[in-house]
Amino acid sequence: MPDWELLLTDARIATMRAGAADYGVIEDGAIAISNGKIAWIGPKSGLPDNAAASNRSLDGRWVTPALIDCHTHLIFAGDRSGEFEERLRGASYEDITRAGGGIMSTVRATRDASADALYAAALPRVQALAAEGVGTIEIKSGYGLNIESELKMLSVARQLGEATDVTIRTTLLAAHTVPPEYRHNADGYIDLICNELLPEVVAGNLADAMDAYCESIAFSQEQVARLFERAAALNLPVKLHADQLSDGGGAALAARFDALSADHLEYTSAAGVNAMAEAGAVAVLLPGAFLTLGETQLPPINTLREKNVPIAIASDCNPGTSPICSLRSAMMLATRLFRLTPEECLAGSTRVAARALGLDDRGTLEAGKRADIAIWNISHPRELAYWIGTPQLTTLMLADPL
Ligand code: DI6
Ligand code: FE
Repeated sequence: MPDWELLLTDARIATMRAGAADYGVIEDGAIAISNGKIAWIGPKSGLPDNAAASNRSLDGRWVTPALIDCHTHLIFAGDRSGEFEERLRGASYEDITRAGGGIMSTVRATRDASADALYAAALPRVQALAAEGVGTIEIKSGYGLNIESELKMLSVARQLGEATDVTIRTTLLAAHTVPPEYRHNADGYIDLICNELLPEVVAGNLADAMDAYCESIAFSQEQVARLFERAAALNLPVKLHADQLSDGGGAALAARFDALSADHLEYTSAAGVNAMAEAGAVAVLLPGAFLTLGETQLPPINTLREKNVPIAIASDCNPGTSPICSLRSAMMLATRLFRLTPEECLAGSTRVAARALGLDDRGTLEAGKRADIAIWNISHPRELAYWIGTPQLTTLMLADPL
């Protein structure tokens, strides 16, 4: 006879199972939990008669997988609201970056900040995401751009993971922009990452993946390829900020290196989408950056759909291009700006987001998956991509971190 720790009953469950229609709904469902995993899930009528467990009725509430924010830059110091005003007056993101502002202004503030100060600034951002149902968050470095400060950012990210129930996945984004020390020697900076930083990060288990920014204002395809070769040699998965401001062939480059995901993709060509489809890479769409930059070029949504490239949605929380510390808001923006359906948005912030992080133990509610569960006060799961800033989370239940 099954001996479960907890049995949730009277639940309306959006399982988000792959291939299931209509959110994979189970009406009048039950979920049994043991050892932090889903031991049984299905309609209550299918429960074994002799099941023993402490039973908690959810009174007909909706249940979904805990949300997953698979692309954030939420560790940073300072803010860039002044640049936001400049952009409102007509300056472009590239103009500001070339004039020494943009990412570099956050880099200066982040280098100057202590690890404790960065931690204190980032913790409320993690808590804000958790308060809207997010149980797994990816955090990138990329505002240090030297060995000491990149290591500092990644250590703070690991600390956030230890201090909260939220799973934090860390990504080394040292190749975010060329630091001033290497202004005329971007290749030298790539060498520094390949030969010194990356081995130290891997030895200290500080990153779960590596990312880079492939763009005319950042790094070339050849430079990113060098980084990716080194990451592959060290068994570190890769992902890429690709084709955000221009078509730099980023999507195809990511695909060539079997990247987990290619992110942004506003300017990605059909050939880039084809390459992603063949490689099985996830497209991570970031409507917050699209909105904040006043972008008008839409990512190739229909081509992604036609080629069955899985689409994830993330907040891209950062002080420059997406001052939005809310995955729920990003989901709503993705419906309006990108015309994704609410179901695509929920899949994109659960099942597909898990895949973008290389995590196969979460993102759906199925037997064997982690018991990372969000319980909502809503009348239908489509509401999760409808309201902005509306508190609808009843409980976020998270399994103990691994
Ligand atoms: N693209 C983005 O949208 C963020 N990074 C990137 O490569 C912006 C980061 C910033 O402007 O601070
Ligand atoms: Fe980003």
